[in-house]
Amino acid sequence: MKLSTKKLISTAFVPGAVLAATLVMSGARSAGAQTLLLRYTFDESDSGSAEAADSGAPPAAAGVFVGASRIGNTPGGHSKGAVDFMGAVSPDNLKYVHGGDAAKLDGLETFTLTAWINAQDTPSGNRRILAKQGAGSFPGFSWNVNDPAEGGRSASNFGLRLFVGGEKGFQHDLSGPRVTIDADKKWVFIAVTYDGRLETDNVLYYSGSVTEVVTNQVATSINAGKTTETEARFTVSHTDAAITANTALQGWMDDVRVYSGVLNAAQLEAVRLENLPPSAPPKAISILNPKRSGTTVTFEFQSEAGRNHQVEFKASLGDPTWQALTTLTGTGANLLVTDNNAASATRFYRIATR
Ligand SMILES: [Ca+2]
Ligand SMILES: [Ca+2]
Repeated sequence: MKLSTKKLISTAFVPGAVLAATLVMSGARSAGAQTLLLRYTFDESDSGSAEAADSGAPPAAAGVFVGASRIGNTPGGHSKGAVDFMGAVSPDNLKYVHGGDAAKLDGLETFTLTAWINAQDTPSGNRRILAKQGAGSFPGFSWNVNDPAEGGRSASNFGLRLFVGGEKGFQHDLSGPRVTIDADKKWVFIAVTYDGRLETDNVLYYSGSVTEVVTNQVATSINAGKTTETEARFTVSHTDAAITANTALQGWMDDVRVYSGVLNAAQLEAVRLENLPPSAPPKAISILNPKRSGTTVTFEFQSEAGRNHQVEFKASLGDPTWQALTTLTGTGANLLVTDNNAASATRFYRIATR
């Protein structure tokens, strides 16, 4: 998983000429001990039911479409295709995608499930998001829609729930575990993490959207330990634990993932951002009208609306660190910077735009 950030730095020697304008790219963020086991982007096409490639850890478990199809409506309009479970097929419950009995998804002590969902109708009953759970003693895991924290269930107000069949038995968190999702004909990013090494507060629910960062909504408890090996298939919008039940989500889903390990909020935010159009890079900045009077230095620069400009300084380019002077909110107009403590004979300034 990569998280790229960009900042543009303009450096000026005051008083005098602009020395440099440098584009600095910071590098990848490691997911640490987490491993992406399975991922379907559904980007093979914007329609049709060709298999979904699995870009998770090998061996690949391609997603076979059963009754489901693709749609060209995706989070932020960024990726090519999403999976559509609204199609008119009979019987109604046969609308899902499965990856077979992928052994890499069995016996997980810790895991993280993520998905984008877009509800086209009220997600009623025990509709499934992602599952790999068998019947009987319910080995494996199932991530379901559920009642919301408050009020009646609707596409704009529903909850989520996790069921785990593990070495300590079949456990689940309480109905309506205080998660509230509004995916009423809009794309919402959802995630749940499970830590089977712990007994309490070990299930965390997260949500975000096209415009909202990922936040943790609630922690619940499931004391089930490591998931039990099962022959059940990995399923999107279905479960092998109730193979004749109608468990198709009334809507669309995109970029579904299973990780081993527990992703934190920052890592989940990086997952969310991978499905959104990258924001435009900051514009280059020139430092204007530099002046010095005694120990006071002033200069201006053309700011950029919607960005923050952090002004930093050094007495010598050989100094190990830049020191923060002030941070200004961009307006699009020229902004004035005043440094009242420029005591050294020479002082260098730069502006980092984020
Ligand atoms: Ca997609
Ligand atoms: Ca198996």
